[in-house]
Amino acid sequence: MTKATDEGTVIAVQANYYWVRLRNVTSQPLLCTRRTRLKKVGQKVMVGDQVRVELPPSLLLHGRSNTAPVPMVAEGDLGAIAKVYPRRTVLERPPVANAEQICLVFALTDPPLEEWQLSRFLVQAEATGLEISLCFNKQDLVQETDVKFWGDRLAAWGYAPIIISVENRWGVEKLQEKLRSRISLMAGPSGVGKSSLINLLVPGVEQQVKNVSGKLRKGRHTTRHVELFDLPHGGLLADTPGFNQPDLAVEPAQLIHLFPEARQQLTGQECFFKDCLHRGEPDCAVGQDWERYEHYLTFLEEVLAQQNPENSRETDTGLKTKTGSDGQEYDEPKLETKKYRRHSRRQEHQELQSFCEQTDLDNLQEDWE
Ligand SMILES: Nc1nc2c(ncn2[C@@H]2O[C@H](COP(=O)(O)OP(=O)(O)OP(=O)(O)O)[C@@H](O)[C@H]2O)c(=O)[nH]1
Ligand SMILES: [Zn+2]
Repeated sequence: MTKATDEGTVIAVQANYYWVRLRNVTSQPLLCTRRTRLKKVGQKVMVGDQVRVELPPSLLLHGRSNTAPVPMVAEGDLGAIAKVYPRRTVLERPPVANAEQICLVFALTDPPLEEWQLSRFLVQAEATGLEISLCFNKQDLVQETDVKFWGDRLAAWGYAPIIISVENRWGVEKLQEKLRSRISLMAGPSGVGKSSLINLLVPGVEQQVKNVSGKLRKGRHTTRHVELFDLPHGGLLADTPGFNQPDLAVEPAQLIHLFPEARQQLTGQECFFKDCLHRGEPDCAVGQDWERYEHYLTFLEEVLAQQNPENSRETDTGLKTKTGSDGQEYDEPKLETKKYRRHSRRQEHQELQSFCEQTDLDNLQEDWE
């Protein structure tokens, strides 16, 4: 007998249960298991997955017509995920499928906007390959000249930040437009206003959290996990735990492509050396007079050191300490072109390294193994 089904999106995963937002039958999330057949073939289910769900009988009684009341999900109703549709994108940390965009939130002040931290977040977000929407919050606390300063600066880096004030509800429509009809992840350092922004963007967010996690969390340890929230104008938004210093989980040769302003220099041009790392090698296509060049060199040193720990600060003599314009001391690589070789080849997965604490993953482990 063929079962009645609906399509939907997985909005939360916990252990072997999945909350699915159905497309047609009801607007309430439905708790689901995964068909044994999927388990047997090792088909995992992630937040963000598009799935086909076999419906519980209680949701079928009403049939589906324009006049019938929309069925309500009752306590104990359980659907079964029978099919997972191919994923368009996959992030590993946090584990989310089909996300299209990262919304990076920073504050113009309080905490102060720090260029190295901002640059690091941008680079790590670029590494996912997803579209980036950059948001500068707390416009109400700064002067117009500060806004212009950062706007111009970021334009040179290849970004057009959306300026907002959650406090005054200023500028938020532009962001809402960007978030419409797709899955986005929100990330950014602590204290910039991410929770405040989610409360503004997702009316009733607390109710959504309760609907989804209330029952499952009872009696369990309540580690945070990824959860997609419904946006009122369509689209889903995931919050990621606050963190301040994302790792740069990228290949050294890939790093330059994570700077839009350098990427632009490389379009239609190639460096003389195939393995050029753009540190002054002969006939390098990447110039040195761009603002974030020193960020690039410093991040490059970091990713090289991750690959070859023997080249780290303590033992490596190929570094000279320099003081930046911000007074901050950092190590700059000496320009030795052939010194570094790639030793390990890590998987080039799309991922937001550190956008999720380890505990979040542990929570999902049961299903991920
Ligand atoms: N003046 C002003 N304050 C804001 C604005 N948005 C948020 N805040 C305040 O900034 C502080 C931090 O906001 P949160 O929303 O908790 O920041 P968060 O990014 O979620 O921080 P974590 O939970 O640590 O990741 C709170 O006191 C907010 O009231 C804004 O637009 N203007
Ligand atoms: Zn080069």
